[in-house]
Parts: sequence; C-alpha cells; structure tokens
Amino acid sequence: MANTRFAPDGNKDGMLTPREIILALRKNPTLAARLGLPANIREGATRDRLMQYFHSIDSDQNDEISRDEFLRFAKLARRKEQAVARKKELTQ
Ligand SMILES: [Ca+2]
Ligand SMILES: [Ca+2]
Repeated sequence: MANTRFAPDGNKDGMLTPREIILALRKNPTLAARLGLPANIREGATRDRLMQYFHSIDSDQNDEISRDEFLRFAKLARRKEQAVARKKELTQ
C-alpha cells in the first residue's frame, strides 16, 4: 500500500472534490479505467455518473472524499476486479 499515491488530490489538502477527480481522470486514463469511469467527463450524463460514484465513495457524505475513503473504495474496486478475473479463469 506504500506505493499507492494519492494522485488525484490536486491541492494536496488530503481531500478530494468532484472537480479534482474530473481533472485526475482526464490526466490518468488508467485510473479512470480502474474505477470504471470515463476519462473525459463533461457536463451532462457522464458528470451525473461521476456524482453518483462520488457519493458512493464519500461514505460520510460531507461532499469531500478523504484519503481513507478513497483507499477503501480503491481496495473494494480491486477486490471486485480480482473476483471477476477469478470467475473468468474458472469458466475457461
Ligand atoms: Ca484536495
Ligand atoms: Ca467524506
């Protein structure tokens, strides 16, 4: 976990805002893919999806995502990914 960088935190205050996430996804398509989000979020449908996502990560609903909330979410996403990969292995 030591090399998990908190890259999306543009102003380094330890909290993520929706805007920082949009900018981070734009800069980091790999992260976007890992989180299952489009890399290029604009107003409208994709932004609604991001906000839905944002609120699912923001477990205390204070409209900011803390490092802990983000890491917990990333861990869950990775676990889901691994589960899907395992299932694929089993069915092949
Ligand atoms: Ca921030
Ligand atoms: Ca929060």
